[in-house]
Amino acid sequence: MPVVPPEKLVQLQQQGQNVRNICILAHVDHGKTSLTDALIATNGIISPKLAGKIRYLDSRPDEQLRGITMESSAISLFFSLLRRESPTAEPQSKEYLINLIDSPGHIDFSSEVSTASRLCDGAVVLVDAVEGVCSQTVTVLRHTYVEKLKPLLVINKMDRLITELKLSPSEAYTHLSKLLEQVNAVMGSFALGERMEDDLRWRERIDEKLQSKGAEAGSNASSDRKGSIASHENGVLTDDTPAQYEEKEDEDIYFEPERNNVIFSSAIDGWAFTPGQFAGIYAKKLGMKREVLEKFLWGDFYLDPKTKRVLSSKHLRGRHLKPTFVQLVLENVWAVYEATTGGSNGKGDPTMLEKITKSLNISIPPYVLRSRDPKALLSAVFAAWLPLSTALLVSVVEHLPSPHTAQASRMPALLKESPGHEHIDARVREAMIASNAAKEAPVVAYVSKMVSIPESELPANKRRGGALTAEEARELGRKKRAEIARAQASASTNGDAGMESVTDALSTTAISDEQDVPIREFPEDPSDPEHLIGFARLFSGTLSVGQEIYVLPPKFSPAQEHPHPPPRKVTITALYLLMGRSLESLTSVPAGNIVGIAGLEGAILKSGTLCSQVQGAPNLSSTTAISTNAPIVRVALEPTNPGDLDKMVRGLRLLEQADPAVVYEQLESGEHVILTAGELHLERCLKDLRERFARCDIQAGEAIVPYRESIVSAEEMREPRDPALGRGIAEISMVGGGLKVKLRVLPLPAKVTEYLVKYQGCVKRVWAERMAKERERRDKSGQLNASSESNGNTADDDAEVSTHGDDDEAGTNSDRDVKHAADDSIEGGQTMSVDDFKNGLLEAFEEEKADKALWKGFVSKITAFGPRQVGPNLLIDKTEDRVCDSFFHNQSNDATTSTSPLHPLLSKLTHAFQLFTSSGPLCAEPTQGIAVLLESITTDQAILCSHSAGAQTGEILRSTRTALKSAFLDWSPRILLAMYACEIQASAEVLGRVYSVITRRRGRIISESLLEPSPNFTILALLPVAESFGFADEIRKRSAGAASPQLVFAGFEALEEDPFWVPRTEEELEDFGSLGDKENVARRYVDSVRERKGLVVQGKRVVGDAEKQSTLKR
Ligand SMILES: Nc1nc2c(ncn2[C@@H]2O[C@H](COP(=O)(O)OP(=O)(O)OP(=O)(O)O)[C@@H](O)[C@H]2O)c(=O)[nH]1
Ligand SMILES: [Mg+2]
Repeated sequence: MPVVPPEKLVQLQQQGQNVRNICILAHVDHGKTSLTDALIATNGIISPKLAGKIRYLDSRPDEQLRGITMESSAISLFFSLLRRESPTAEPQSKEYLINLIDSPGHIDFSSEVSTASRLCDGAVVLVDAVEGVCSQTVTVLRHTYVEKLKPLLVINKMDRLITELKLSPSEAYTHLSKLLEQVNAVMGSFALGERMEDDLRWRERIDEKLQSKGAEAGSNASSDRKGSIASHENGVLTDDTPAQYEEKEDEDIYFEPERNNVIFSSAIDGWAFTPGQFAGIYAKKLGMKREVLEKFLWGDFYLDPKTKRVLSSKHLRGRHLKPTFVQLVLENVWAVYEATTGGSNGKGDPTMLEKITKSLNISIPPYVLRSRDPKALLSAVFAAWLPLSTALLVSVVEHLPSPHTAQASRMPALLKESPGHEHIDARVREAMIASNAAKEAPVVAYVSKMVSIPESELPANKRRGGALTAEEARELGRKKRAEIARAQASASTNGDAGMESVTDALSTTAISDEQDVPIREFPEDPSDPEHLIGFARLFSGTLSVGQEIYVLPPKFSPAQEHPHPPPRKVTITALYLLMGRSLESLTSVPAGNIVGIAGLEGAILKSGTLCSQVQGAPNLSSTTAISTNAPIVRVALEPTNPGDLDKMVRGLRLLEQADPAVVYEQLESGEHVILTAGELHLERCLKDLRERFARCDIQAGEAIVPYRESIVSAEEMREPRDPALGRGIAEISMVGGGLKVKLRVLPLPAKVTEYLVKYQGCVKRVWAERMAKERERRDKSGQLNASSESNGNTADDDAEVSTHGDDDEAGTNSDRDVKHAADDSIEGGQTMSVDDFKNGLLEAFEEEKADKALWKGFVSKITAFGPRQVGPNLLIDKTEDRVCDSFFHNQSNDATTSTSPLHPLLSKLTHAFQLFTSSGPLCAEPTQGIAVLLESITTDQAILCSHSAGAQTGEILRSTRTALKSAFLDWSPRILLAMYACEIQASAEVLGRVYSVITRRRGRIISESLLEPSPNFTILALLPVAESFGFADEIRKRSAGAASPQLVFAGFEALEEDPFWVPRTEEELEDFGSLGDKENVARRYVDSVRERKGLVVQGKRVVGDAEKQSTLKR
C-alpha cells in the first residue's frame, strides 16, 4: 500500500514543471534495481531497511531468483524539497513527481532499453566503480546521446573499492579519475563522430552553393575554397549556411564532478553524495563560498592545512598534500567504514564512531547501537549523513529537465527524423515542442511497448492483500505525510544536508517489513486472462478515458494523402498510473507524463503512435532506435498435449505483442517458431508462455541456428566439371531449345561481400522505395489486386513464409520488418545515398588485385541482389547487348515499363537467382558472397511460342536452379557460421577455466585486457552461435559465478574447411586413409542442418544395425 496517496501523484501530474521522467540505465549487474530501491523507500513503499536488498522492481519470481532484471518497469514517486528563492527568502516546499523506469542491463533485453529511453527526458547512468565502462555502458551512453536524454552519472558500488579492493582514499581517487576519463572518452567519441559529419555536411553544402553560383555566373567556382567563400559573401552564402564552420559547444555532454552531474554511491549500503554536498558542509568551516569550493573539490587542487586555502598543483612547491577530494571527501567516507566495519575483527572502533557521530551531529537509533551489528551501524550512519535518495533525487530535480524543457529541445530533432516530417501539422508540432497540456491541444502519445497484466492485477479487480484495510492504509499515509512535513520543516534550504532528516523520519515510521513486499506469484486461477496495456509517453494534449484516438500504423507518413492501411480509431478504456508492481486508475493524464493505456489491444503490435488527428500526424515509432541484440535464437515449439495447439498459438500471439524483441512465425512446414534475442530471453519467454499466455505445457525443440553458404577458390580443387567451359560455368538449354543461357558462378572478392553485408540497409531502402513507387503506380492504374505473377521483380517474390493469418495490417507489416532482424542487426547504410553506396562498392571491387579485368565495370552491370532482392549476392549482366536493366539505373526510370520481349524470360531467370541464393546447395541455407554472371542468352521465339507460359516458368526455374547449384559446387564450398561476439569479465584465478570453455566450444579469443586496479580481465572472443547453448551457464558454473558472458550477434564467419573434403593427394591418403579419418567439422554442421530439415544426408545409413535386428527377431 503506497504511503504517498495516488491522488497526490495525480495532482502533481498536472504541474508539468515539477515532473521528471527518468530512466536508470547501466551494464548488467551494476546496481540499477538496488539503487531504485532507495528511491522507492522514500515513498514508504518499502522499508528503508530493505532498500538495496529487496530489489522491489524485480517483481517477477525469476528476476528475483536469478538476480537479473528482465523487463523494464516504471514507478511514479513523490519527492519534496525545501528551497529558498534567494538567501534571505523564506524556504518554500516544492513538490515533484518523478516517473522512473528501471531498465534491464542484460544484453538479451537491450530492446527494453530502447523502449524505455524514448519515453524519458533524462537518464541516470550507472557505472560499477570496480568494473568500470563495460560494453553495455557504451551502448546506454550512446542511447542517451542519440535520444538526446540528459544524463547523470552514478559511480556505484563505491564500497567495493574499500572492502574488496582495499584501496586507500588516494588510490581510490586515482582510480575514479581514470574511470571518469573512460566514460568521458566514450561521450567524446560520439560528439566527435557527429562533429565530423556536421563538418562534412557543411563543406558539401558550401560546395553545392558554389557550384550553383558558378553555373549561374557562367564561370567555374574558384578552386580555392576559402577565397571563393569570401568572394561570395554578399551573394549566395547569406542563408542558413554559415561561411565559417562553427564548432558546437560540447562541454555539456561531459561528466564533471565539479558540475555536480556525477554522483558517487553505494546502493547496497544506502549512501550517495555529489561533491556539491560536501562543499555545502565545508564551505562554512573553511570560510569559503559554497559555489567557489564546489569548483575546487575535484581535480588537482590541494588544501593547505595551515592557511586553509586551496592551492593548485602549481603552487604546491614540492609539498606532499592530498587532493581536496581525498582529504575532504573520501577520507571521511573511508573513516565511517573503518569505524563501523573495519578493525581487525571487522567490528569497527566504537570510540572513533562516537567521534564521527558527534562531529557530524547525527544520532544513531539506540537499538542499532545496541545490536552492535557492523552493517546496521554503517547503514545507520550513512542514512543520517549521506542518504542515497537525497543525493540522487536532488540531482535529478536540479539537473534533469522537466518535460517542458526537454521537449522544447528534443522534439524538433525527433520530429525531423520521422518520415514525411515536412508534412507534420504545425499545430501538432508546436503543441509537442511546448508540451502543451491544454484540453484543446492535439493529443500525441508514443507507445513504446505493450505490457501484459493479468486481469486480477488491474486496479478494479485487485484483491486487497495483507492485514491493512483501505482506511487503515490511508491513516498510515496521513501519519507518514505529517512526519515528512515535520522533517522537512526542520530541513535546511538547499535540500542537500537537510534532506537527511527526511529519510531519517521515514526510517522510523516505515511500515513493518513483513507487509511490504509480497512477491507476486503468477495467478493460479486459470480464468484470469491477460490484458495488454500500452506503456506510453504523452507528448501533447490531455488524454482521457473514453476518448477516441487514432493509432497510426508503423509505416504511416503524413506525406501520404491516403495512408495505407488507414489509421484505426480506438477508444481509450482506461488509464493507469504505473506503480511498479501495481497500477492505479486515472481518469485523464496531461502531456509530459508516462502512463499505461488500455484499449489498444489488437491495434498496436509492439509500439506505435497515437494521435487525435490523422492529417499531419507525426509517426514517432518508425525512427530506428538502436537495438544491439537482434533476435537470433530460433526455436520451434509444440504443446506437450497436441490438443493444446490453439492455446499455444494464442499464447504466442500475445507474447509477440507483449515483448518487443520476440518474433513469432509459422513455417510452411507447419512448425511454430519463435525468435528470441538469446538463451536467457528464450527461457523467460517459455516461462511466460507456459504460465501466463498459453497456460499449457510447451516443449521447445533444439534451437535453429542460421547458417550461410559460400564458395572460395581453394588451391587444391577438383578439376572443373567441364574443363572446356571453365570452372563454375553452365550452359543450359531449356524449353525444347527455345532458350539457351550461359551462366557463370563466381565467389565475390571478400571485401565486396563484407561491404554488401555491411551496407545492406541501403539496398533494402532502395528496393523498398522502388516497391512503394510500383504500388503507387498500380494504385493509380487501378490494378492493385492484379496478379503480379508475370513479373518476377516484385516484393511478392520474397519467398517469405506467411505469418499467422492475421489480417491486421499493422501487425503483418511490422512482422515483416522484424522477421529478418537477425540479418539486419549488423547492417548499416539506411541513410546512405545511392551514389555513395555505388562509389563504396566500386572501391571495394578495385581493392581486389587479382583478376582486375574481370571485375571491371561490375557495379553498373548489377541487375539484382539476392536473396529477398537485397542480400549479399549479385546477379550481373555480362551479355554483350546488356539485355537486363541495371538495378540502380531503374531508380530514375520506371522499373517495370520495360517492353523488351526478353523481359518475361529475364524476370524468370532473376527469380531463379533469388531462389538459388535463398537456399543453397549445401543445406538449403541462404548464400553469401556469390556473383552469378549472365554471359549470354539466345532465344528462338518460334519454339518459345509453342510452349505455354506456365510450363516455361516451371522449367526455367527448375533448370536454372539446378545448373546454378552444380556451378556453385564446382568451386570449393564453405559453410558460414553465425558468430557471437562475447565479452566476459573474469578474475585471474578463473581465467584458465574460462579459456578452456571458450576453446572447447570452438571459440576464438580476440583480446584480453586488464582494468587496473581491479583484478578482473575483460576477454573478448568470437563464439559460434551453434555452440553457445548452455555457454553462459557453463562459464558461470566453472567460475563459481565469478564470470558471466554477454553475447551479441556479430555476423557470419566462414569455417575454413570444405564439407566435401576427402583425401585425394598421395600425401593426404597416407595421412588420413581413403576414408579420411579426420573429423570434418564443416560436414558435421551441414549434415546436422540437412537432418533437421529432412533432407538427404549423404552416407547416412538408414538402418543402423541390420544384423542385430534380424538376430533379435530370431
Ligand atoms: N557491493 C555492492 N554491491 C552492490 C551494490 N549495488 C548493487 N549491488 C549488488 O549487485 C548485484 C546486482 O544488483 P542489481 O540491482 O540487481 O543490478 P541491476 O543493474 O539492476 O542488474 P540488471 O537489472 O540485471 O541489469 C546484486 O547482487 C546487488 O546486491 C553496491 O553499491 N555495492
Ligand atoms: Mg535490475
